[in-house]
Amino acid sequence: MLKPKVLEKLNEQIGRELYSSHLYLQMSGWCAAQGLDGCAAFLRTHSQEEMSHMLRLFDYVQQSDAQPLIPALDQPPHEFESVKDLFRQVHEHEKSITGWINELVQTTFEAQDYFTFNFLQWYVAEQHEEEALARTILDRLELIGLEGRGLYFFDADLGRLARGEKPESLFSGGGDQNA
Ligand code: OFO
Repeated sequence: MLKPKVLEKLNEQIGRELYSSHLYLQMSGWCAAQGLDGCAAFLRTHSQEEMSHMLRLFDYVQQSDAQPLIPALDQPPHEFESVKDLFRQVHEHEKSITGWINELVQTTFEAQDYFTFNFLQWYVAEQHEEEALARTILDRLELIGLEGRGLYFFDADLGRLARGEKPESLFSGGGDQNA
């Protein structure tokens, strides 16, 4: 049986993962409108991953004999100054998610709910990967700038990541989209 404080925090996290899914889908729409099809595909895949993160929590709550509650969600932003601005927001968002996951883990520890504490370790590892990937993307963008062929190759590489293929050059040694 989940303690009320733990259940409340799990429901909040369900909302955040769902919001992440909406955010990345909306960002994918912006990229497609700019002709950045690789970025759009990457963000769409990422949106689906966030949906699966939400469902994992949703199912855990159900399996713990409680009813998950999806909170009301804000509308995600749909205008960005540039693709760099967009990926800066992705990185900031992932850092916030890490902070919330850590808070949630702390709550389970204080409540001595070691089942949920253990369940959440997957999210701790996942956030480490996601933050690293978002940082790598941002670093590459800062390196290549926003003009000319650099952006074209960057977009092509994000498309490869979305298809689970190896990026050609920009991401050698970088993160893993499926991590
Ligand atoms: Fe990218 O956040 Fe889910 O966990």
